[in-house]
Amino acid sequence: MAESKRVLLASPRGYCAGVDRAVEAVERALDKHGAPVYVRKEIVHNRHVVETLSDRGAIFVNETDEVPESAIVVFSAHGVSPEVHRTAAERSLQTIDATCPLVTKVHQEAKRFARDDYDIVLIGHEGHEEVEGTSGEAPEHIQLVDGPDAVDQVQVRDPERVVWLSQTTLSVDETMQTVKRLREKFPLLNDPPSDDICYATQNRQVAVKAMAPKCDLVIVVGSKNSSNSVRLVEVALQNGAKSSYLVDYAREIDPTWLDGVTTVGLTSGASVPEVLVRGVVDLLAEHGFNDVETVTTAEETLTFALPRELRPARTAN
Ligand code: 0CM
Ligand code: SF4
Repeated sequence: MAESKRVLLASPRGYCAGVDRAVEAVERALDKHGAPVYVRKEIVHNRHVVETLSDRGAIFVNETDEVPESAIVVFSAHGVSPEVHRTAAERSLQTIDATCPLVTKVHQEAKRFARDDYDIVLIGHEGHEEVEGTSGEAPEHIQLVDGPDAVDQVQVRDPERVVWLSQTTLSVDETMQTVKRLREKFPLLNDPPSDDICYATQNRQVAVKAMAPKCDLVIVVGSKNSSNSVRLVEVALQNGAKSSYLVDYAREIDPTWLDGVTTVGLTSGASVPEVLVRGVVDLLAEHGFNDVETVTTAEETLTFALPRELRPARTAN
């Protein structure tokens, strides 16, 4: 008898606390002020989220100079540099800052180590909005390192005053390899005060590692510009999955990927609404994958309060 076809559904997957807050910030801003509400960059790196909010009246722009004077602008979950705050103030924009508090934490670390005159090695991906925002806190103290091989180029003023920080949505394993190389070069390298790779990024990678060795195929739902989603495909392949693909929507799944497959792993990035995962579960059921088992490696309960600008005003007693 043929083995039954099954789906292993990773848990945790999908929305993290920072994404939930950022998406709700745009929705609340639209409810409160009416359309249009401007958003600098994609509020989170997900095509479906951006299209849905655009349909409701959000206008996504690349820079604040595209926003009319005095209008409302939301800053994305990935954070902005002080320069962006300055230009927004110059144009009298009403800003709503949806930067994830865990990204703000890395900004605070960068400011503190720069104030103490450390050389800061920021591990992250060139051109990613989060890295641009963090680097902008102390451009004269920060240098970007894109992975283990980029360590050879790092030069510092004093090898006893060097610290590494990182983007929140990297591969934990690759980052540890980069840190190892940095420490070989600078034995007195300082660590960040706490993990910069956030809980959500870490938890989603742990869940994929648990299921990957059992999977012929791992499908990750997420957008191509979503760092944490792309990392999940890499983690699946590095940990025993025979194949792995990133898709925005179920309709992007090529039926030939399922040829000869018995076990499909399914997960989603931190910026991905659950409805898109449901679409994949339904499509897999049409191909005979009716048995769905959840693989749980952590429970997540963290939530963040909405940005200050959207919290109800306190009433005086
Ligand atoms: O940083 P990344 O590209 O993974 O962003 P995302 O919007 O996909 O995920 C949430 C976040 C942050 C910061
Ligand atoms: Fe915040 Fe992490 Fe979510 Fe990014 S992935 S928004 S850092 S909780």
